[in-house]
Amino acid sequence: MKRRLFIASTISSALAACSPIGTALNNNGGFHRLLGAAQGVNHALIGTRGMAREYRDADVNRDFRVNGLPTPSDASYQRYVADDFRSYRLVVDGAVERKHAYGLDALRAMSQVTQITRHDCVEGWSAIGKWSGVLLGGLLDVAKPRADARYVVFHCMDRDDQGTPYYESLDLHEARHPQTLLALRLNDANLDPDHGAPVRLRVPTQLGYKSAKWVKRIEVVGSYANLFGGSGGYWEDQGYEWYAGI
Ligand SMILES: Nc1nc2c(c(=O)[nH]1)N[C@H]1C(S)=C(S)[C@@H](COP(=O)(O)O)O[C@H]1N2
Ligand SMILES: [Mo]
Repeated sequence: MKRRLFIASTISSALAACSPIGTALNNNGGFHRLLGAAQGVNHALIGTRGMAREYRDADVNRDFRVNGLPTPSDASYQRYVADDFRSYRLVVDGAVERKHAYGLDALRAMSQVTQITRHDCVEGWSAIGKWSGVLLGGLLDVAKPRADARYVVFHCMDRDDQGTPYYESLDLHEARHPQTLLALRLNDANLDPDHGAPVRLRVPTQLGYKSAKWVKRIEVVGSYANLFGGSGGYWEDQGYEWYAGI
């Protein structure tokens, strides 16, 4: 428990994170209780398959906060927005037997899962949203990861002001968690651009930075050491923990 509290406060004070609220964590009792909840901590430390709590419709925050890098504004993203993402393809490739590119129609035709879960940002704010989409595990079943596969990397369409793209990764176990979704909808509407349209990851068992927005490519790999900064994610490359279980 001490370790996770330490990690969380180190992160929140050392980095400007996704917005400039350095002390928000200290002011947020709910988040402290969350970190201190013995069960959650055990899951984080021993890595068992914990389930994130699911909420009721009445608990949903209708105006879900927007956070992180700016929404992509380049020509290719503008084209997607202009044609309602009809030309968008989600590529699944890497160490898999069957590579595939999914249009939105194909993703919408797959069986949809809905969950009402809480998003917890390291800055200390939380929001409950109703998310719908496809289970990432289902796409992986179709792709059939090869024997050397260990991680799933999510490549995103946004970049920071240095031109560095956002990306994230999960191990295959977390990727196949029954609550790990590729979300297409938030609060009964298609995802809007600011929340990651057309497809974002939702990992309610881990901190918010794992839930990559604007996903364009899912790459299955044996190791992420040679990708970008080598630590498995945009924020991980700047010091965040790769495993962000809550
Ligand atoms: N592609 C991308 N995904 C991202 C981020 C980002 O900057 N770029 N920020 C992360 C962080 S820190 C948070 S808290 C959530 C914010 O999601 P929201 O804007 O839907 O609230 O997205 C996560 N996923
Ligand atoms: Mo965040």
